[in-house]
Amino acid sequence: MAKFRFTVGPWNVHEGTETFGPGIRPTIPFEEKIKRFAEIGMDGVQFHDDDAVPDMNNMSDKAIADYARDVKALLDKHGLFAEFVAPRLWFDHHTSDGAYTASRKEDFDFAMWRTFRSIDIARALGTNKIQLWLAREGTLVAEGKNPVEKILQLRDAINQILAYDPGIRVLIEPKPNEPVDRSYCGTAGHALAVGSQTADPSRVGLCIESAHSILSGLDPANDMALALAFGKLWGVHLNDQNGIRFDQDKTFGVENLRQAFNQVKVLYENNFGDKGECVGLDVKAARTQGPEDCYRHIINSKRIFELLLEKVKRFDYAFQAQCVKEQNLEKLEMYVMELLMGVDS
Ligand code: XUL
Ligand code: MN
Repeated sequence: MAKFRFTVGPWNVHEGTETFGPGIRPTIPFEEKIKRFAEIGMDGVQFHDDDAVPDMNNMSDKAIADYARDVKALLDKHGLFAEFVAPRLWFDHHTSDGAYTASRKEDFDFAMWRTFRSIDIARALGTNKIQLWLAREGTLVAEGKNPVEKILQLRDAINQILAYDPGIRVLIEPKPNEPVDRSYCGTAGHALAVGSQTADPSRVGLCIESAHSILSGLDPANDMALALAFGKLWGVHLNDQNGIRFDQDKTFGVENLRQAFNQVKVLYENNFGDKGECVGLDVKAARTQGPEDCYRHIINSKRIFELLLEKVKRFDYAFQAQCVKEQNLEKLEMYVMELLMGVDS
């Protein structure tokens, strides 16, 4: 079993801007974040395309790749690697009506341009993983798009990605809603289905985010299990989420410890990480935190993962098997609760 490798994105340390209030913390320079990530025990960094190359919309293709190579040098300096690059296809006015499912050709072309540049950036950073959070691939006005046509358009866009670089791998990160109220590819099952219909299903996998599964009313560990069963769990975004409400990106495990335990358990039992997969964190600093302590949620998420891993390693499989044999699952359940609560029986 390989050691778990942790990653996080620059967006996870942020000013605190949200729908109900402006930023309240000063902007931390990119290089400072990278340095701190290494100091707090991260192994790698997750990127949006414009986290790596902020002004990319106004740069030539060559200048974008050159800039990304300098970012790679910065990562090297701090002993970090790049996990993936995700095209940020939800900010620009061209993507207001979706990106791969945009209704206007010029908007779709913009989305593909950003995606091809994301692949160039990924290559310059030394990774072959492109992550797609399909933020606006759906509708706010249901009749505004033909859903069958748009789902096929999404598949065709992924085919173009696969054709652009024969070594690139695509990780779909499903989410059922936000910012759209109904996504075309909202769950692990949808993502597996879309991937299976592409030109090269062997190069399309999943990143399961805990909060996104919970937003779907589903169990994150079982979503991970579905992807693991078919060799498709290529990334995770661990965090936590209180109910089927707005996306919260809380510290891993703080809302539902047992649910978090079962995520660590399914990852550990299935040797997640042995093929280079990373334990990605997608956690946001709370608005209460001052600038001096705005990495705390990352440190805590990693710590909670590691403490739960110790519990997982102590899990008594013989006892579990005996309970199952007796069909005494309440006995098993109480054992799990005592394990989590630190009761040594
Ligand atoms: C959105 C989300 C994104 C992706 C990266 O909910 O999770 O941060 O993880 O694009
Ligand atoms: Mn995420």
